Amino acid sequence: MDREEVSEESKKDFSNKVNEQAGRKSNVTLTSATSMSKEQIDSWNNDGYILIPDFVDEKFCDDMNEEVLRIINEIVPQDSPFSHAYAGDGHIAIREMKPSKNAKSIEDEISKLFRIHSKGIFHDFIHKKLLGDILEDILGPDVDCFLSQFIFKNPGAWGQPWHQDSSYFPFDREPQVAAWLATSEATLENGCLVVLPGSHKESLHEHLPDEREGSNYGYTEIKDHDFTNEIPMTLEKGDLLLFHSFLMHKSYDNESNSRRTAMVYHFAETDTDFGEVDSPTNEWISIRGKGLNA
Ligand SMILES: O=C(O)CCC(=O)C(=O)O
Repeated sequence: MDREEVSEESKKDFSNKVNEQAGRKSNVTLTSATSMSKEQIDSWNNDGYILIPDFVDEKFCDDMNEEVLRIINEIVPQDSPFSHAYAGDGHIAIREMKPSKNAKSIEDEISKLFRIHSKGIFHDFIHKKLLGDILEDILGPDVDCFLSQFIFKNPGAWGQPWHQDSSYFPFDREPQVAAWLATSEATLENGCLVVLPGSHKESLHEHLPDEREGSNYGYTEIKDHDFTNEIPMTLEKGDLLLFHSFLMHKSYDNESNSRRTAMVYHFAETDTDFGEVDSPTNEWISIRGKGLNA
């Protein structure tokens, strides 16, 4: 099996691309909402995120996790030559650059599964009424889901460094909203998400290549900021975190013996212009408003 490192050159090329967005600002403040409580509006405006405990039950999470494993085993051929990415049935699976030595099956080596929100249980989730109502409050009446990724975070997997999601989205408007569903519990030990409250009010910062040797392709890092006030988001299975695409966040390494899993979606206003070439991991699906009849 051939496991080449991603070259320094290609890491720099990637961060240069990301930094074409540097300096952009997103300063929209919610003044009213029909489906969000006063507490949720304040949390969104002041901190840049909303936590909804028990958004789905354990069974829903188990079903999602099982379906992801089924897809991985379908699209990643056993005994095939090593590859960093696999595509099949509209999905894209990405392998860990440095998987654990204890990996026994292909899913122990996978980092992320992209483009799954058009089907089955992943599609059911984006049509949940409460989710759509809150997204309408934040983004307006016309809302699309454009990106989905199931994150494995297997034992030993590294966390993602400090970043702002909008640095990856070269769009003509902002914000976008991330929905991070814990499909396992997320703890300090197994690699929970960590946020910097209020950082969504800042412009996009410079993102430098992740310098750890063997870090996953596409990881970039904000270095010009003080993160002393970080808050780890330890979540129970089924909890949902919604956050602003300018919010600085990272995740811890998984130092436990079990997999930490999360299903992550990104939402934007319908008719958002993505520039000349859209990312191959994106797929724009209307969940509310005029796009549904388009
Ligand atoms: O879930 C993680 O470990 C990191 C996720 C993250 O930072 C992201 O999706 O932007």
